[in-house]
Amino acid sequence: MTQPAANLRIDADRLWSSLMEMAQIGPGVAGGNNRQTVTDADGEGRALFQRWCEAAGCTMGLDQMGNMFARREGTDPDALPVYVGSHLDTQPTGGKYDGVLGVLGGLELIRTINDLGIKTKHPIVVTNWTNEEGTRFAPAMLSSGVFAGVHTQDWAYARVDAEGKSFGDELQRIGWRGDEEVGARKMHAFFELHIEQGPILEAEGVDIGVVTHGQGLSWTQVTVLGKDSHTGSTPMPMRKNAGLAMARILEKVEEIALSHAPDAVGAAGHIDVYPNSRNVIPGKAVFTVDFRSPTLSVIEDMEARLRKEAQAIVDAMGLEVSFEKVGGFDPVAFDEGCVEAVRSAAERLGYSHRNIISGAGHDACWINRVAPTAMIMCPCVDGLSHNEAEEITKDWAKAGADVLLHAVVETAEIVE
Ligand code: HGY
Ligand code: MN
Ligand code: MN
Repeated sequence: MTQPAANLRIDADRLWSSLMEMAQIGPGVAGGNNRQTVTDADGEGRALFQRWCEAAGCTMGLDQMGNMFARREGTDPDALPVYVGSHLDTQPTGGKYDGVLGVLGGLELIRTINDLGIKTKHPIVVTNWTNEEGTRFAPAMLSSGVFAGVHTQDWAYARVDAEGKSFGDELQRIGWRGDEEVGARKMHAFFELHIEQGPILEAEGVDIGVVTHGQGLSWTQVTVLGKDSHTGSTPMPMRKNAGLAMARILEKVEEIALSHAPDAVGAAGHIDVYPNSRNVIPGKAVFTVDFRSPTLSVIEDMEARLRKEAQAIVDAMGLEVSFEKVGGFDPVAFDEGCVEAVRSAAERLGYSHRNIISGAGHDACWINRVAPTAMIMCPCVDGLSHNEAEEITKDWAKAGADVLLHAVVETAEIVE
């Protein structure tokens, strides 16, 4: 296939200004974003993205999970499109680039080949996947999971947030539930540009992460039941303190993850105690343990030990515990052909690069089940993400989007 010339580059200022304009929607309180999935802010961000895509000559498709597909025609309308994209939803205290760089990097790719009048055989489709973060409605990568046949649509619609609102109702309410059947679209390939969300690339002074694998993820929701009682008048030996049991279990989570150092990680980011009153011993604690590793057997070992250790802790305290698997996926190996397209693009463009395993989960991890898929990573400052202080440089954004442009255009086959 014809390779794009090395001087084919995106317009970094245009990409950066689009990133900054999108960041104005659903602002956080500390310079980042709070544009959670299927909120009004999510709807606003979608509308802006749609306006930009239509201004770039794309036609917008929308499926029943709210996944957005901005299509630029190829010379062969029957050729399967090359998809590119990520997610516009953010964490409650999210950054401006997590997911957004991948969606707007795809849009910048379209704008660039429009400017240069480049034609490709395969159509190119820029995608915004609904609810990648899985914060408001677990699990993460919900809609790409339905698209890849991992979850049913009914199950996804029935997911509820902390206020008891369902995903399906909220998607309908913001007016972004489309008619297209989810997963009916077939792909020639899928590429996702994403910030690393870890420290490796910046620490090594490397421009591009060629993502060969994604580590697996396990989310176990743990519910500990004790007994609400007065923090003042209840003698210590009589207490059934679910909060204390949770603390002991979380100590074990740390131990279990460290026992598989250096690759495994573990923590609980979602923690609720009830009734959460200053002078009541918590009678209930609900928390989600997030274990990850590139090795499936390690994940399975950590899950099993969590259940065993937690049971022993609550038995010794006379409390009860229950477990629910609320999310997870096995470690993924991305498509070697697509990975090579990323690597050779970085080479051709003169960007330093290294193979890397993704520490975070991404929509690409599910799409990898239904299409040849690869990811491109750029560094982020101090490896920080899922924090409003998340930051990248314009040069890093440019390098990532240049590599995305070359990998996608080459795969979509330039027509002379
Ligand atoms: O959880 C993840 O890894 C992703 O950021 N949703
Ligand atoms: Mn992300
Ligand atoms: Mn994220």
